[in-house]
Formats: sequence, structure tokens, C-alpha cells
Amino acid sequence: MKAIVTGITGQDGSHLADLLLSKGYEVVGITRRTSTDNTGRIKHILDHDNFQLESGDVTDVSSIIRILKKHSDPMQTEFYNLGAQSHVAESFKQPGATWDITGKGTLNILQSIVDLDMKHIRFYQASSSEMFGASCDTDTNPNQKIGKMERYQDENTKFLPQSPYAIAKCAAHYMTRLFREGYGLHASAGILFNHEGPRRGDAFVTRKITKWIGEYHKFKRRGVAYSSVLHKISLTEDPDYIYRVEHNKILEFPKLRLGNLEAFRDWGYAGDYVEGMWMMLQQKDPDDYVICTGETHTIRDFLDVAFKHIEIEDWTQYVVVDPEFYRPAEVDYLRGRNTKAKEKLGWTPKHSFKDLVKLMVDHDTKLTKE
Ligand code: NDP
Ligand code: GDR
Repeated sequence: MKAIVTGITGQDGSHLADLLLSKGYEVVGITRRTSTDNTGRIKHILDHDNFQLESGDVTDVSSIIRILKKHSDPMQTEFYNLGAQSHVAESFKQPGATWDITGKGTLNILQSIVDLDMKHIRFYQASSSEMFGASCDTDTNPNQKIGKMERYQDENTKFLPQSPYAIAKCAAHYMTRLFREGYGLHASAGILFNHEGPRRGDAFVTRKITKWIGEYHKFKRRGVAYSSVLHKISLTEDPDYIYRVEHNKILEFPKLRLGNLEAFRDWGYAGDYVEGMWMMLQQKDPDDYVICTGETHTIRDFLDVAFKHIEIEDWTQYVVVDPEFYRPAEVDYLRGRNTKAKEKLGWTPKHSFKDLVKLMVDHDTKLTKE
């Protein structure tokens, strides 16, 4: 089997490549030309016999056509479109680029597949829970007491996008459905809720927190190395810095600056989620599936578990709420319902929320020890 993957250098692209190579696929990853090396997440597979990189960009149709002509195997090719400007806050600052990459980029690939008469290709679109935005459904179970109604999103929930990113993803999602129904393409969309892990980019809130914890650990250790005498950490005197005061040395460390701590997210582990992507393309018929854990937590909950894991019970004096990280519009509540993926794909998440947080903290505290 052959797989062509956009977004290969990203979090999901690297996990998906690992999965596909382990299944014996030949994997072609599409990378943009960048002035600095962006292959950190795929370093371990660069020399794999079944792995190769091709330079291309989803905004450049000719590069997509060239790659399809060169690499599409007439019988067995899967195309995973993971490439995107994927940072929601950034999409407010670069709405045009986000639209071109995240929205129109998908059309460029789908139209190329049809124009080249390559309808044998099975196509996966990385859709997102961000498309739900301000929308959710509630349980209508009559046995449930009022006030206990649970909110959720699934494949039937309407979209009410709250950012240029989410609007671009909605366009790409509808385009995928149109090419499935209009041209008979085997095109599926995975509506994935937030998924994280040690390969997560450090501008996303979970990794930003765990990387800060890793650095903070290093700061504490460095302080100990200066002096073996007892030391104290001053948390209250400065709103921006943590100080470690020792004999005649003052060491400072910036507090963790975050935006909205009240938003709810359904966080899962990225390694589990790429299995869902692959499963969708193994189905006889293409379709759309929600992939999520079904649990939701606030950023505060994430901070609770992460800081407790390094034995800090009260994180409030380590964190500064900074309006700089607020968004013009926010998605307040995401909690998915994965019944369809469980029943039709046999997919189920393997990591709990607590496992995920601890996995990331452990990784980042060890990383900074090296
Ligand atoms: P990342 O931001 O980690 O990776 C994005 C990838 O897209 C990078 O490889 C990036 O390349 C590539 N890319 C950016 N612009 C272009 C372009 N013009 N042409 C080709 N490739 C490009 O995202 P994730 O791995 O987390 O997510 C993968 C996909 O899944 C994305 O589409 C994202 O929107 C979507 N998604 C992610 C979720 C999550 O929680 N992670 C949830 C739901 C959907 P470069 O290294 O050059 O920047
Ligand atoms: P999200 O992820 O926007 O859900 O999109 P992100 O981690 O960026 O934000 C999650 C929530 O945390 C709040 N928040 C902060 N976010 C960031 N990045 N930085 C901060 O300092 C901060 N403080 C609080 C946010 O306001 C938000 O409520 C991710 C991306 O991977 C998308 O590509 C994907 O489609 C969705 O998940 C599902």
C-alpha cells in the first residue's frame, strides 16, 4: 500500500507515518520548503526504506499534481490531508493565509484527484471539533433530571464556527462531502477533537504548560546546584517572576502566562487518534466520523493534574492570566460523542485525560534533564 501525507512534519503527520510504516506502507510525505529544518518529529524515520519526502505545498496546485502523477499507485493509494495552518489564535492574525492553506488547499487536492482521473485514491480530510464552535446538542433522555442534561457534539451537531481557522475547516469539510457525493470519491472526514502528546507544538496550551513545567524543574535544579543550603522560592512579591533566593544570589524565572482558563476541551492522545484516521480509509464506504474521548476538562483541570504531578498543590501563584492570549472569539465548550466511531470503526481511545497529562509532564521534565 502507498500513502501520501500532507502535514508530515506536524504532530499528527509524524504519528501517522509511524503507524503506516509499521503496517508496511510506502509513505510519501509532502513538506514545504523552509529556511530552517522542520523535520524534528520525523528524524527517526528519515532513513526508513519505505519513507520519502517530496517538496510541495497545498496552496500550489502544480506541486500537488506533480506529486500525484509521480506517486499515485493505480490500485492502492491513500491520501491523508493533514497540512494546515492549524493554530486557531494565529488564524485571527493571518486569516487570508489560513483560508488559502486550510480551506482552499483541500479543494486544490480534491480537484486535482478528479482532474487527473485518480478516483481510486482514498482521501482523508483532517476536519476539526472547532467547526462546532458555539454549537452543541443536549441529551434528551427523559429519565435524566433537569440540570443533569449533558452537552455534547457528534456527527449530527450543526457547525457554528468561531474563528477564521474553523470557517476554513468547515469549507474543506463540505468540499470533502461534495466530492464524495458529487464525484463518487472515497473521501472521508475525521472530525477530531483536541489531541495532544509530547510531539504537540509548544504554542498549543497543553504543551505550553508542560514545557514550562519542564523548564521550571530545570530552574529549581540549577538553584540547588549553586548552594546546598536551604533556599526559598518567593512567589508573591513579583507578579511576573518567581525568584529563588540563595545566599548572595537571586535567580529569576518567568511565571507561566496563559489566556482563558475556563474553556472546556475534550483532550485525547494523538497516537490513538491517527489509528482512527487509518481505520476510516479501510471502510468499504467513505463517511464522516467524530473521534474524541467523550470527557471534557477545563484548562484549570489540566493545570491541576500537571502541577500535582510535580507535587505543587496550588498553581495559582505560578500562573499569570494575560489578556494577550485571549481570542477575539472563543469556543467555550467541546465534548465529543464517539458512538459512531466505536460501533462502525471499532475505534476507542486508549489513554485517559490523567494519563495524557502525566505522559506529557514526564516527557518534558525528562527532556530538560538531558
Ligand atoms: P500541526 O500544526 O502540528 O502540523 C501542521 C502541518 O501542516 C505541518 O506539517 C505544516 O508544515 C503543514 N503545513 C502548513 N502549511 C502547509 C502548506 N501550505 N502546505 C503543506 N503543508 C503545510 O498540526 P497537527 O499535526 O496537530 O494537526 C494535523 C491536522 O489535523 C491539521 O489539519 C489540523 O488542523 C487538524 N486537526 C488537529 C487537531 C489536534 O488537536 N491536533 C484536532 C483536529 C484537527 P510545516 O512544518 O512546514 O509548518
Ligand atoms: P485549540 O487549541 O484552539 O482548541 O485548537 P489550543 O491549545 O490553542 O487552545 C485550547 C484552549 O486553551 C485556551 N488557552 C490558550 N491557548 C493557547 N494556545 N495558548 C495559551 O496561552 C492559552 N491560554 C488559554 C484557548 O483560548 C482555548 O480555549 C486545537 C488545534 O490543534 C486545532 O488545529 C484543532 O482543530 C483543535 O485543537 C481541535
